[in-house]
Amino acid sequence: MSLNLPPLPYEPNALEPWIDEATMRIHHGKHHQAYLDNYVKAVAGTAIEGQPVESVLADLAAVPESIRNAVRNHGGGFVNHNLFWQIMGPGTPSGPAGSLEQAINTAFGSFDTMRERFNAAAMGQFGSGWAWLVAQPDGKLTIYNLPNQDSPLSRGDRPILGLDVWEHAYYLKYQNRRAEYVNNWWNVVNWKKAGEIYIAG
Ligand code: MN3
Repeated sequence: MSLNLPPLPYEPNALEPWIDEATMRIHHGKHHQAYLDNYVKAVAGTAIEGQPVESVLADLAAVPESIRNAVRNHGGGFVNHNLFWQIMGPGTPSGPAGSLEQAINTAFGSFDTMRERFNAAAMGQFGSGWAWLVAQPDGKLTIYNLPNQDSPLSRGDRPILGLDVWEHAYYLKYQNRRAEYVNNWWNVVNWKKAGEIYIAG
Protein backbone atom coordinates (compact mmCIF):
# COMPACT_ATOMS: atom_id res chain seq x y z
CA MET A 1 0.00 0.00 0.00
CA SER A 2 1.40 3.35 -0.89
CA LEU A 3 0.32 6.51 0.84
CA ASN A 4 -0.46 9.64 -1.07
CA LEU A 5 -1.15 13.19 -0.06
CA PRO A 6 -4.89 13.70 -0.62
CA PRO A 7 -5.49 16.81 -2.73
CA LEU A 8 -7.26 19.75 -1.15
CA PRO A 9 -11.00 19.31 -1.79
CA TYR A 10 -11.19 22.98 -2.93
CA GLU A 11 -8.90 25.64 -4.34
CA PRO A 12 -6.23 26.96 -1.97
CA ASN A 13 -7.86 30.40 -2.05
CA ALA A 14 -11.35 29.02 -1.33
CA LEU A 15 -11.26 29.76 2.40
CA GLU A 16 -10.36 33.43 1.94
CA PRO A 17 -10.65 35.77 3.73
CA TRP A 18 -10.67 33.57 6.84
CA ILE A 19 -7.70 31.42 5.88
CA ASP A 20 -5.37 32.90 3.30
CA GLU A 21 -4.17 31.21 0.14
CA ALA A 22 -0.46 31.38 1.00
CA THR A 23 -1.04 29.62 4.32
CA MET A 24 -3.14 26.94 2.64
CA ARG A 25 -0.52 26.27 -0.03
CA ILE A 26 2.35 25.96 2.42
CA HIS A 27 0.32 24.12 5.03
CA HIS A 28 -0.91 21.48 2.61
CA GLY A 29 1.95 21.31 0.12
CA LYS A 30 4.86 21.57 2.56
CA HIS A 31 3.80 20.77 6.14
CA HIS A 32 1.27 18.04 5.39
CA GLN A 33 3.55 16.55 2.73
CA ALA A 34 6.44 16.50 5.20
CA TYR A 35 4.40 14.59 7.81
CA LEU A 36 3.59 12.03 5.16
CA ASP A 37 7.17 11.75 3.89
CA ASN A 38 8.58 11.38 7.39
CA TYR A 39 5.98 8.78 8.33
CA VAL A 40 6.75 6.72 5.23
CA LYS A 41 10.46 6.95 6.00
CA ALA A 42 9.95 5.91 9.64
CA VAL A 43 7.86 2.80 8.91
CA ALA A 44 9.77 1.63 5.82
CA GLY A 45 10.81 -1.99 6.24
CA THR A 46 8.98 -2.44 9.55
CA ALA A 47 6.02 -4.63 10.45
CA ILE A 48 3.65 -1.67 10.36
CA GLU A 49 4.48 -0.58 6.85
CA GLY A 50 1.33 -1.03 4.78
CA GLN A 51 -1.06 -0.91 7.72
CA PRO A 52 -3.68 1.85 7.73
CA VAL A 53 -2.19 4.79 9.61
CA GLU A 54 -5.41 5.17 11.63
CA SER A 55 -5.10 1.61 12.97
CA VAL A 56 -1.45 2.15 13.79
CA LEU A 57 -2.26 5.30 15.78
CA ALA A 58 -5.04 3.49 17.61
CA ASP A 59 -2.49 1.06 19.04
CA LEU A 60 0.77 2.94 19.53
CA ALA A 61 1.89 0.39 22.13
CA ALA A 62 2.20 -2.14 19.31
CA VAL A 63 4.60 0.09 17.39
CA PRO A 64 8.30 -0.73 17.84
CA GLU A 65 9.71 1.64 20.43
CA SER A 66 12.50 2.82 18.15
CA ILE A 67 9.99 4.43 15.77
CA ARG A 68 7.06 5.07 18.14
CA ASN A 69 7.67 8.80 18.51
CA ALA A 70 8.14 9.29 14.79
CA VAL A 71 4.92 7.38 14.09
CA ARG A 72 3.02 9.34 16.72
CA ASN A 73 4.25 12.70 15.41
CA HIS A 74 4.31 12.18 11.65
CA GLY A 75 1.51 9.62 11.38
CA GLY A 76 -0.59 11.88 13.60
CA GLY A 77 0.31 14.88 11.47
CA PHE A 78 -0.70 13.00 8.35
CA VAL A 79 -4.16 11.88 9.50
CA ASN A 80 -4.93 15.04 11.47
CA HIS A 81 -4.46 17.17 8.37
CA ASN A 82 -6.38 14.70 6.19
CA LEU A 83 -9.36 15.43 8.42
CA PHE A 84 -8.66 19.15 8.73
CA TRP A 85 -9.00 19.88 4.99
CA GLN A 86 -12.18 17.82 4.78
CA ILE A 87 -14.04 19.50 7.61
CA MET A 88 -13.50 22.93 6.10
CA GLY A 89 -14.97 24.37 2.94
CA PRO A 90 -16.26 27.49 1.26
CA GLY A 91 -19.91 28.56 1.49
CA THR A 92 -20.80 26.02 4.15
CA PRO A 93 -23.90 26.01 6.37
CA SER A 94 -23.43 27.94 9.60
CA GLY A 95 -24.14 25.14 12.03
CA PRO A 96 -24.62 21.42 12.55
CA ALA A 97 -27.78 19.55 11.62
CA GLY A 98 -29.35 16.13 12.13
CA SER A 99 -27.73 13.61 14.48
CA LEU A 100 -24.61 15.69 14.99
CA GLU A 101 -26.71 18.62 16.13
CA GLN A 102 -28.61 16.34 18.49
CA ALA A 103 -25.41 14.87 19.89
CA ILE A 104 -24.00 18.37 20.43
CA ASN A 105 -27.14 19.44 22.29
CA THR A 106 -27.05 16.28 24.41
CA ALA A 107 -23.40 16.67 25.34
CA PHE A 108 -23.12 20.42 25.75
CA GLY A 109 -26.66 21.79 26.07
CA SER A 110 -26.35 24.01 23.01
CA PHE A 111 -24.27 24.72 19.96
CA ASP A 112 -23.09 28.02 21.46
CA THR A 113 -21.80 26.27 24.58
CA MET A 114 -20.01 23.69 22.47
CA ARG A 115 -18.37 26.45 20.47
CA GLU A 116 -17.29 28.33 23.62
CA ARG A 117 -15.75 25.18 25.06
CA PHE A 118 -14.02 24.36 21.79
CA ASN A 119 -12.61 27.89 21.57
CA ALA A 120 -11.39 27.60 25.17
CA ALA A 121 -9.65 24.32 24.30
CA ALA A 122 -8.03 25.96 21.26
CA MET A 123 -6.88 28.97 23.26
CA GLY A 124 -5.81 26.82 26.22
CA GLN A 125 -3.42 24.69 24.19
CA PHE A 126 -0.02 26.00 25.24
CA GLY A 127 2.26 25.93 22.22
CA SER A 128 1.57 23.64 19.29
CA GLY A 129 -1.39 21.32 19.14
CA TRP A 130 -5.04 20.93 18.23
CA ALA A 131 -8.50 21.43 19.68
CA TRP A 132 -10.73 18.41 19.15
CA LEU A 133 -14.41 17.61 19.12
CA VAL A 134 -14.49 13.83 19.37
CA ALA A 135 -16.95 10.98 19.66
CA GLN A 136 -16.08 8.67 22.52
CA PRO A 137 -16.55 4.91 22.15
CA ASP A 138 -20.12 5.21 23.52
CA GLY A 139 -20.90 7.86 20.86
CA LYS A 140 -20.98 10.75 23.32
CA LEU A 141 -19.19 13.90 22.23
CA THR A 142 -16.49 15.63 24.19
CA ILE A 143 -13.91 18.37 23.68
CA TYR A 144 -10.25 18.57 24.61
CA ASN A 145 -6.92 19.77 23.33
CA LEU A 146 -3.90 17.62 22.59
CA PRO A 147 -0.30 18.75 22.11
CA ASN A 148 1.75 18.40 18.95
CA GLN A 149 0.21 15.95 16.46
CA ASP A 150 -1.24 13.56 19.03
CA SER A 151 -4.35 11.94 17.58
CA PRO A 152 -7.62 11.33 19.45
CA LEU A 153 -7.44 7.88 17.83
CA SER A 154 -4.64 7.02 20.26
CA ARG A 155 -7.12 7.60 23.12
CA GLY A 156 -9.80 5.45 21.54
CA ASP A 157 -11.82 8.47 20.40
CA ARG A 158 -13.02 9.36 16.93
CA PRO A 159 -12.26 12.91 15.76
CA ILE A 160 -15.20 14.85 14.32
CA LEU A 161 -13.75 18.37 14.22
CA GLY A 162 -10.14 19.37 14.71
CA LEU A 163 -8.62 22.82 14.72
CA ASP A 164 -4.91 23.13 14.08
CA VAL A 165 -3.46 25.78 16.39
CA TRP A 166 0.16 25.32 15.41
CA GLU A 167 1.54 28.73 14.45
CA HIS A 168 2.11 27.44 10.89
CA ALA A 169 -1.69 27.27 10.57
CA TYR A 170 -2.25 30.99 11.09
CA TYR A 171 0.90 33.02 11.57
CA LEU A 172 1.19 34.48 8.05
CA LYS A 173 -2.21 36.13 8.34
CA TYR A 174 -2.87 36.44 12.05
CA GLN A 175 0.64 36.57 13.56
CA ASN A 176 0.17 36.22 17.34
CA ARG A 177 -3.63 36.70 17.22
CA ARG A 178 -4.68 33.10 17.75
CA ALA A 179 -8.08 34.13 19.16
CA GLU A 180 -8.99 35.92 15.93
CA TYR A 181 -8.00 32.86 13.89
CA VAL A 182 -10.01 30.56 16.16
CA ASN A 183 -13.10 32.76 16.01
CA ASN A 184 -12.89 33.19 12.24
CA TRP A 185 -12.38 29.48 11.67
CA TRP A 186 -16.06 28.79 12.41
CA ASN A 187 -16.88 30.58 9.13
CA VAL A 188 -15.27 27.77 7.15
CA VAL A 189 -16.36 24.68 9.09
CA ASN A 190 -18.01 22.22 6.71
CA TRP A 191 -20.93 21.05 8.86
CA LYS A 192 -22.27 18.78 6.17
CA LYS A 193 -19.01 16.85 6.13
CA ALA A 194 -18.72 16.85 9.93
CA GLY A 195 -22.24 15.42 10.12
CA GLU A 196 -21.31 12.68 7.67
CA ILE A 197 -18.18 11.82 9.63
CA TYR A 198 -20.20 11.62 12.85
CA ILE A 199 -22.81 9.32 11.31
CA ALA A 200 -20.19 7.12 9.66
CA GLY A 201 -18.82 6.14 13.10
MN1 MN3 B 1 -0.73 21.93 10.60
